[in-house]
Amino acid sequence: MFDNQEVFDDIVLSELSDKELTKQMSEDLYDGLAEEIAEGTQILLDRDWKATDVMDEALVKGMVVVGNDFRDGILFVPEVLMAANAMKAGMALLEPILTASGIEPIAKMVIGTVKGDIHDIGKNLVGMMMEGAGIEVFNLGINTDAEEFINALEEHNATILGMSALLTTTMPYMKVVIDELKERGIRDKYTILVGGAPLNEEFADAVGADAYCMDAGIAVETAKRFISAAS
Ligand code: B1M
Repeated sequence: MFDNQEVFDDIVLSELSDKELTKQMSEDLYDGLAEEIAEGTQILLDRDWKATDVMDEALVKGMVVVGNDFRDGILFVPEVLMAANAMKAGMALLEPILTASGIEPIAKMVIGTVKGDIHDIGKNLVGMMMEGAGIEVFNLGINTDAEEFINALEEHNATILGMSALLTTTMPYMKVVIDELKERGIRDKYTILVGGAPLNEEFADAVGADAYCMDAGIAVETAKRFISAAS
């Protein structure tokens, strides 16, 4: 008897070509299969793939499909959470590589997802890539309010503030944080970078941030640009 599960069980990830494997990983991510995602990630790393390529080609691309189907009502929160967990299983293997710069920190950064928002995958990715570029990162997690951002900036003597928002309803909170810094007369002590899928440059300008960062790579380049301009 033809059994789909049997066919599925027969797939040996290590026997797939790179192209087949990344395609299979996108499907596994969609299905929330954390173990398979971890295995596929490790296989690509063992095949000398760069960690950033594994992230972009195998993980982020799969997550875009999940996002579209979530938007279109094909997937619901539990399935998206499983996909997010699967992505995290892959990222856990990439993290030590992305964060291993082995050099003295060139700057300190506080990063968090703003109040009301619990999306943290992209923000964590940015944090990891910053660490890999030699920036010491204090990751405040999700649902972060202005007081927490400002306290952390002062406590750690950081010069860069990174804020993330994935919801159109939470992105305006970035202005609350920046206005509070202005109110306290300390806005200009910091480089403020913002990011998240619904943002754009216009929005960053409107809330008074220094720059909008479309993705983690651009966030790192932008941070470095501001660091060298200040030194
Ligand atoms: Co949510 N969600 N979600 N969700 N979710 C989105 C964002 C959404 C676009 C899906 C959709 O409808 N297509 C939609 C927002 C619509 C809108 O506001 N316009 C949405 C919604 C509606 C919701 C809920 C309201 C659903 C509900 O409950 N009815 C709810 C909100 C909860 C809340 O926050 N209060 C919700 C919940 C969830 C889950 C918990 C199920 C889960 C989050 C799990 C987690 O993060 N731990 C989830 C997920 C996974 C998503 C999608 C599918 C994927 C987000 C993601 O991780 N992308 C997302 C759809 C999408 O974005 N396509 C969606 C991968 C990640 C690598 O990309 O986060 O964009 P991204 O980060 C990038 C860049 O944006 C940038 O660099 C990163 C790496 O390149 N970047 C920065 C991000 N932050 C930065 C900070 C910087 C710099 C760059 O600082 C310097």
